Amino acid sequence: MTRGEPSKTASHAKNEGCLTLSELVDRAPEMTGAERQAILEILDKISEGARDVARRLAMGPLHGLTGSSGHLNVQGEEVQAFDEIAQDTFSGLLGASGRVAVLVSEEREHPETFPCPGPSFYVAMDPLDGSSNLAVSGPVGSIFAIFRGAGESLRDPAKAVLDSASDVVCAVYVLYSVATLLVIAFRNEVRMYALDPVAEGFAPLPGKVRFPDGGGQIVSINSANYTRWDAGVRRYVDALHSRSSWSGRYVGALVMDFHRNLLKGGVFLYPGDLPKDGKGHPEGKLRLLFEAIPMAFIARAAGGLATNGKTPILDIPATHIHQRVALVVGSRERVLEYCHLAGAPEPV
Ligand code: P6P
Repeated sequence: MTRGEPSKTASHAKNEGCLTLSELVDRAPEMTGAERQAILEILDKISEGARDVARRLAMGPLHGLTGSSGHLNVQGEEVQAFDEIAQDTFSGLLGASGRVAVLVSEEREHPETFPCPGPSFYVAMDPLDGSSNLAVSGPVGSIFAIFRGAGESLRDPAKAVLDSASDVVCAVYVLYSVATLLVIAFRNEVRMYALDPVAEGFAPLPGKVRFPDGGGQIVSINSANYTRWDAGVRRYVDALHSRSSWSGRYVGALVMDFHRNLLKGGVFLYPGDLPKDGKGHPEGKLRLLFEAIPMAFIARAAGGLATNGKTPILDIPATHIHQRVALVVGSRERVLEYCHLAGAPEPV
């Protein structure tokens, strides 16, 4: 994997508006030269891991790898075989980079620490988001938040990550779908790269990625939870059903739902749901570090908003590495519309 250079099919990389990884990192704000080099090396490793995971996903059905691994993760959720494959792939690459001092993962109870001689960062990842979709060859994703390491001694790596969670430098997701896409956000912009399976590298796609004007009309929410939502959420959903100007799209993989809503305009919601039959997450199902913060950072960089219904996601104090939150994330217009109808404070 060459360092951020476009693949051999780089014809479109010469078009107006394409940035290699190096060019994107060079124009990211608020970083020293040494930090830029470190971030670029981390992004190279994420790209390499995404390429490897994509290749293995394509062979999953032939290798009998679309099902469960037979054990539960720290979240008490059934681990898919590919959760472990993705975990090991990204942990191995990021750990060997010499640029990641601490790695926390949805799939591991405790942080992993690695020796880093120079500028280093902390990474929080969901190595394979939505992996239950694999049984039906549905879309899945990988999600990363990269925090500026405070450089203090790592006597308590979990605390080091929690203390840095408000200092997101970069957020990334990989979408494994009809194409494999790499979406990278710094504070000032979001850029997209597509895997060229022949050249085995990611090539830049032209232009910045932003929510469309008007904010779109797509709403992504699991309506099966309707009876378990609070009155504000039900009021919002009821109001939607009294109009025809919206459409529902929900595939059970945050990365896919978020990505579609980013390009076409819309909002994704996973509110807290009251327990029923022993199930439910009153505080919300999704994880703050591994899902909500990276997606909120990307949404903000693309002109959108993200809240848990009370507080902007990026302002929520991180108190536990597996902390869960409610999540409403999408275009500014659709998130504000939710807040107005549900009686929630605006996350602005
Ligand atoms: P439900 C996948 O397990 C995930 O964490 C997100 O990717 C997805 O948006 C959500 O959970 C789906 O949850 O309860 O609707 O199946």
